[in-house]
Amino acid sequence: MLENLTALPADKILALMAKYKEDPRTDKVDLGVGVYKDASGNTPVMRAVKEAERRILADQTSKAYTGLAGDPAFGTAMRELVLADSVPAERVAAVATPGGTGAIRQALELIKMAAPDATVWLSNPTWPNHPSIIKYLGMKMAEYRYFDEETRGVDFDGLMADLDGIAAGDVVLLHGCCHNPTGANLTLDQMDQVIAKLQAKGAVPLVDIAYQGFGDGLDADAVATRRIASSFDNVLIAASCSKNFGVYRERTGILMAVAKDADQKALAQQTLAYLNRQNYSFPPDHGARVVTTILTDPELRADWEAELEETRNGMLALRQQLADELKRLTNSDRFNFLADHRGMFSRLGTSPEKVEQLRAEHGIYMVGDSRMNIAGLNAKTVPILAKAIVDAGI
Ligand code: PLP
Ligand code: TYF
Repeated sequence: MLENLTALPADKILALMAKYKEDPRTDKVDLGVGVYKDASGNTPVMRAVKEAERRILADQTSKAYTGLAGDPAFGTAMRELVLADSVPAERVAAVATPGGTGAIRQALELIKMAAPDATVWLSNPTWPNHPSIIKYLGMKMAEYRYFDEETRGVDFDGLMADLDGIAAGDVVLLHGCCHNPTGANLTLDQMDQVIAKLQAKGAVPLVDIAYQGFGDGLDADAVATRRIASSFDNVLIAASCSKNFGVYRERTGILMAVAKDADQKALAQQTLAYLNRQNYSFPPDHGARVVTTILTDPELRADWEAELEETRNGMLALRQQLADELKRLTNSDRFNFLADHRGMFSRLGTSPEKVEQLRAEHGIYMVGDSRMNIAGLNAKTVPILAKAIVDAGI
């Protein structure tokens, strides 16, 4: 049987991670995989997470199964964190999932059940697992322009023109904030125009929000998602806790389905539970319980928010430092986009050859599409990167 298997394409980001590990150079710089790192290159367990885990260890009296949708308290806490009061709870079905990836997978399976002929529209570029899972599920897929190679901002005219091609019932995947891989984001005014376009076309939004709190702040980063949620009868929202709680390996995420009314919510809730059962029965609980403990305890929540703010501001400072350093070296404003981008990533906007040159000559690892993880920098490596960029003639 196994002889029938054929080699599959590797995940480029994870392959780069392996290549970095093998590199013996001591001054190498890892701007690859999207994992937050502090100035010493560590990915810390957040203080509030440690404390929540301590409490769970001390107080948990059972590890019996939760429910197919996970612990309902997690659903409530996450709905409030992501959606606030933008839609009434009576309209929101929710299931815990293994990470944001699990939420995306379940969202796509739900779409496949409810609208098998729908085309799922993705930004070009987007997170590589989006097209990969869609292809795997045998669903129809289309792209809308997103990135302006010249300005390194959003190609809004291209985006709006491409969205003219949407058919009624199609699904449009939007990044809730902190676009991966570009770092370029729609303004709220532009998002309003996208919402109006999707409404006019009768499309259904699928929001992927994996970096809430990494851009402009916890609430600011959720504003677009909340606007979308309150503007349609049906919206799917896949949220990840991996980054903002730093619980990557615990596999913690949620899929929310905004329904037209309470009856439709009940149907969606039942279907989401069914999908969890087909794939893995009960979703993982530990990370979800940690997140719920933090979000529902005022003291832990305040500490988590404070640490997340430090993280966010640290990345903003690195962005500014890199933009300033490049301004100084090039005597131009052409790298200002680095300070305008938000989240963990920025697409530098250069060729795979230049990316390879940076790796070979300077030990600087970024993804082949020139995506840099800003958190992989620190105050000392910023000038090294800036000089390497200029030396490479980027
Ligand atoms: N969506 C985007 C855009 C991401 O960058 C990530 C990154 O990890 C995810 C979803 C899902 O993450 P996870 O499955 O680790 O929660
Ligand atoms: O884009 C990233 O780097 C993160 C982490 O298959 C990641 O989202 C990368 C690849 C992958 C899963 C997660």
